[in-house]
Order: sequence, then structure tokens, then C-alpha cells
Amino acid sequence: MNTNPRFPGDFLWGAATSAYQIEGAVSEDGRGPSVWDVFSHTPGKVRGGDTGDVATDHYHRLEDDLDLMASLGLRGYRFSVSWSRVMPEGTGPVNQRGLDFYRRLVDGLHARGIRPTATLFHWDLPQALQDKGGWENRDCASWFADYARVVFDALDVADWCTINEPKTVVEAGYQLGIHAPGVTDPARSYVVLHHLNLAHGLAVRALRAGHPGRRIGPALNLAPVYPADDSERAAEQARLHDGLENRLYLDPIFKGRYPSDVLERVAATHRLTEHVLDGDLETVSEPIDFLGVQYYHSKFVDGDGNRVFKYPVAQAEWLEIYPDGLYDLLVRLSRELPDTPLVITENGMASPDAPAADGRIHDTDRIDYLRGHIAAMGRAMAEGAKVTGYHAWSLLDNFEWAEGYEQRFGLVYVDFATLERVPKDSALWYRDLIAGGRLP
Ligand code: PNW
Repeated sequence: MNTNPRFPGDFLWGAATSAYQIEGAVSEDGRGPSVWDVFSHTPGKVRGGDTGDVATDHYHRLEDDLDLMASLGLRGYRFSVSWSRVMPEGTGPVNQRGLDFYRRLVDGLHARGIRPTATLFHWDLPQALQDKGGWENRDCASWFADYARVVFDALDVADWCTINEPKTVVEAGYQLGIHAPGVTDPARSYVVLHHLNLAHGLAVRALRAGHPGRRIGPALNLAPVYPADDSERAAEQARLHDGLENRLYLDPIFKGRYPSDVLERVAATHRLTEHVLDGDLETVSEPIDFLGVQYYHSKFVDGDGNRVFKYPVAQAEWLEIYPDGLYDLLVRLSRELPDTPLVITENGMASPDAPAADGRIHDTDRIDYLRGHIAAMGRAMAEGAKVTGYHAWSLLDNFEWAEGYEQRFGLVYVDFATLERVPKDSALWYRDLIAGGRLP
């Protein structure tokens, strides 16, 4: 058996970013504030008081960053559109200067032969809409669809992701309160999930209606759950946690229903079913073209349902490194969803990288992480998983949400004092992988 097979010639090797994490220029050219501007400027919410005001200054360094992508040989680039750059109030007037930035980005990608994937929502809801209840307001789904139509019409992009990681919005934004808008109320979180799902479905319909031939899908962060020991109780907890981690997000989109075991489990708090109106689940389960899979880690749970760490963790304390989990996940998804192409829309790890004496960044831990996960993906593909692309998270070190600038996920190092970019060893390794079509 060939243990280092060649990936298909048309495989989409890319890197991903998101708007608030890299752009900066938060009050330029008519951009309105988002919930993340407000949250990051609230004392105590982000490590070190960091904000996305400047971030990597990508907004002003667009041409250089495009050249950087080309120099790494990227075939694909996944970015997100800032809703409040395009519609400063979230609804109503469109800000052409905001759209122009993304037009320049997309043109620059096409000019370099890099295929764009645009994500409509990567957590930066316009603050004006948060003031009207945000995702707790059912109208937010139709505001989103209106915004989606504007962006679909403006940008020459074939591949679209709707909502980035509804699970993170639900858990970090509305249960733990560690992300904007900082709510700590589970009862409000599942309403938000349903409205995010509705928004997703309405955007799929909007694309179908206006732009046949383009592709659209969700971007779900999924984490395989395993029992930490051989007990029946641990096995039972693993099944339940699989519901909370994975089926709660997959089933509404692919089966048109929320998983009943999860609903029962959270019945006291979720108030979900009362918000699901006739016809909603048909909207939510509108057929999609691909599933964006974001994989960082797996979870092992014991008989009490507590997470047990069995493998080394990265700089981010939740990021337990387990490449076999990606293999298991892809094999499972291709079995359960045989007709749905899979695209890895994010995979990566954080390290406290710093330049060595030679000025280079020797991030061998990241190379090991990428090698392990890409090999796991290759094994799943060899067994028939239909994976068409892989996007490393992230192109650049960036604003890592509540962790500020301390956790570095980039293939490219950013010196946040000078904003200079230096490709890490992992970026050069990834360049060689793309050029050769197999693991270096
Ligand atoms: C993703 N977890 O978030 C996001 O899409 C990115 O914006 C982010 O920078 C990246 O992963 C790294 O964190 C996640 O706790 C946040 O399992 C948390 C988790 C997973 C993904």
C-alpha cells in the first residue's frame, strides 16, 4: 500500500481567515460597528484588552497579502465578509465602499488563479441588529437573507459558506458568554441556533433563486466523541455528547429535525420547539452543495459526561491533538451523507511562535499537526470519503477572539508591533505539499 499517495490534481488546497480577525480598519470607509467591536472594547472581555481595531491591518495590506498567498501557491482562499462593512446598519442602505473592498479582494484572487470561498457570517453581527435583539429576533434570519442577496450579486464567487460554526455562537456567545454578545443563558441559546439555521436556509434559497450554478453549504465545527473507558456509562455519555457536539447541528440541516435525545436532555432550558414554526425545518434543510467541516480536536468523555484529556493539547487548552478523529469524522460523514461532498473549511492549531535567532519561525509542532491531519484526511479519501478541499486555519496570525493576539494560529507569522509578515516553516512546508501534491 502506498502510504503517501498523491492527492487529486484538482484538490483545493487553501487557507482560511475571517473578517474581524484580520481586517482592522474598523471605522473606515463607512463600516458600522459589529458586536465584536463592542465586546472587545468592553473591559475584561478579551485577554490583555486586545481589540480588532488594527488586527493584521489586512484592509490596508490587501495587495501584499494577495501576493503572499500566491507566493505560497495557494489554490484556494476562504475569507468572510463583514456584514457591517456592507450594510452599516445591518439592513437598509448598502455601503458601496465596503463592497468595493471585497470586489478588489475577489478580483485579486482571480487574477492570481486562487479560488475564493466566501463566508457570509463569521460572528461579527452588526451592532445595530444586536440592538434589535440580534439572533434572538426571528427577523434576523430575513435580515441575513437580504444581506446575502446583496453580497451574492456583488461578488464573483462560486463557493459560499453561510454561517461559520453555529455551535460556537450558541456555546461561547450565549451559554459561556466568552464571545460576543456575552450572554450566559442556555435558554436563549437554542433560540439563537434555530434562527441561525433559518438564516442559513434562507440564504441557500436566495442563492438558488438568483445564481444557479454556484455552490453553498454550512461550515460546522464537528468533534467526534469517544468514551474515555470501556464502561457502558461512558458509552452512553459519548452518544449523548455526540448529540450535543454534532447531531444538534447536522440533523436540522440534513434531516430536517432536531435530535430528540438532545431535545429531551435540554428540555428544561431549551425552549427550542416553541420557536420552530410550520415550514421552518423545510427551510433549514434546503439541499446544500457541500458540507464545510471544521475540525480541530476530538472529545473523550467519562461515565459522568466529563471531558477527559488523553492526548497532548496545543496552546489553546481545548485543542486536544488527535488526527485519527478527523479520519473517523470523514469516514462517518461520507457514510451518513454519501451524496454530500466534504470540504475541510478549517483545521489548524495555535502555538506561542516567535522568531528564532535566524529570524525564521521553526513551528515544527504545527508541521506535525498538519501532516498528521492531512494524512488522516488522505486515508479517509482512500476509503472513499469525498473530500474536495482543505483550508488550513489560518493564513495569518490574527485576533483570536477572547484570547486576543496571544494564540497564534497562522501559517504566516505577524509581528503585531510592525505588522510585518514572515512565513513560518509550516507555510513553506504547506507550499511544498501543494506544489508536489503529496506530503513532503
Ligand atoms: C474556530 N472549540 O473557532 C473559528 O472558526 C475561528 O474563527 C477561530 O479563530 C479558530 O477556530 C480557532 O479557535 C473555534 O472550543 C473556537 O472547540 C472554539 C472551538 C473550536 C473552534
